[in-house]
Amino acid sequence: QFGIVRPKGYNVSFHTNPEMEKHHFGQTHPMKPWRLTLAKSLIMSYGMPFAMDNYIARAATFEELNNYHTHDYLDYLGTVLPEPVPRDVDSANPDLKFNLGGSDCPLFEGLYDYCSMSAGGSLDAARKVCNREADIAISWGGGLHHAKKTEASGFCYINDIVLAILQLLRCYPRVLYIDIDVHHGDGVEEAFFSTDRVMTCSFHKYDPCNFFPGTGALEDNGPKNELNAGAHHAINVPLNDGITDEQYAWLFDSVIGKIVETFRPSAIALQCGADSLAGDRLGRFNLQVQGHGQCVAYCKKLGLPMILFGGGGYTPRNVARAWSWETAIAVQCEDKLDRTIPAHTPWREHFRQEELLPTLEQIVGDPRPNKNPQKRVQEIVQHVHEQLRFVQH
Ligand code: TV7
Ligand code: CA
Ligand code: ZN
Repeated sequence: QFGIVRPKGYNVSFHTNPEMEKHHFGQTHPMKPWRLTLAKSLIMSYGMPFAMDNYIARAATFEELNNYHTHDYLDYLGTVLPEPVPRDVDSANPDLKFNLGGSDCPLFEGLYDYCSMSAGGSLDAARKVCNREADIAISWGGGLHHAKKTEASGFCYINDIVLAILQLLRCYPRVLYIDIDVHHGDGVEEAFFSTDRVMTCSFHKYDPCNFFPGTGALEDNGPKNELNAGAHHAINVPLNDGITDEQYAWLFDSVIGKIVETFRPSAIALQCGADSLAGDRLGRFNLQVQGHGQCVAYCKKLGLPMILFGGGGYTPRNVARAWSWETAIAVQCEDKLDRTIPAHTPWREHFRQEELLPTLEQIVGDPRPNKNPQKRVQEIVQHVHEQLRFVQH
């Protein structure tokens, strides 16, 4: 791919660890670390590494993880033994220590290494952005937004995003966290609940009783006590099944545009969970690669230092499509890409679909009916704008 060149005066750093991709959550578990291998092979076959600084992420140290997580929790995470057969259902409601060992957060071989490598990639990305060595740093192996200070949750054990934002706060006064994973970014919201130096904004499917994690209502905007600095600094965009590219783009631009105007962030942390795509095994939305990538393109245009994190994404070939497209947006080669998947792509058989030539943007999966009336979408934007009237930086 000779068309791919380095964007002038613009640096993108790319952080991956091939060791991380070898871990398994268990046969039927939806989280498949090898989706990172698939994504990277597609990114490589397009020649994008020529346009970036590529780094093998190191494992984060215990001390680095301890900047957020407790000593107790990390000790246990580092010493607990894997279960011979990971479970599929939480039979007999076992008493879980730190929520580890259930079906969502199983104990598997090399768990601690997997977690420290994911966090290491995101910390490396944050340091590159801090040192101004990168304008955009990419950590597709990170984005594990549900992990709590002393608890695993929803396939996440270590919150690499919180660790990376803590690093950014050493060099930037204000950080905007944006989360386009189909699930609520509860762990990151909780970590920065009481500060006005981080604003969190999650777009997600919201159905408190039937969709994980059940938090992130429109009215949840941080501490209710006005004296708490974090008041009005959590923004939630709760959505219903089947939202389309057009609605999502309008929402994203209206909400993020207003946040940038009032909060005036100095850096952006964008979680790009790909389970918000149509056809996702766990997701409910109807986004296409275009619509998902539009969020990255919008943020890039703001011209602020930025980290892109991975996150959810349970139909591996679609995850690879989205993150390849978004890597292309970061290095500004999206207009030069041949939209058909290159013939020499390793694992290309994964992208094959009946008869058609597989393409980058044509994702697999049937559309879902849109259950988001335009009136509701407008109400959401209005509520967010009202909240932001309280914010002035
Ligand atoms: C960031 N949904 C993480 C998203 C985390 C979602 C959940 C599953 C699931 C787990 C499995 C499995 C599954 C088909 C789907 C209340 C429960 C219901 C487990 C069966 N199949 C991210 C977490 C969410 C595990 N959890 O945001 C092993 O779905 O809804 C729940 C909790 C209890 C546990 N059961 C589900 O995308 C990375 N889990 C098959 C095998
Ligand atoms: Ca989200
Ligand atoms: Zn998710």
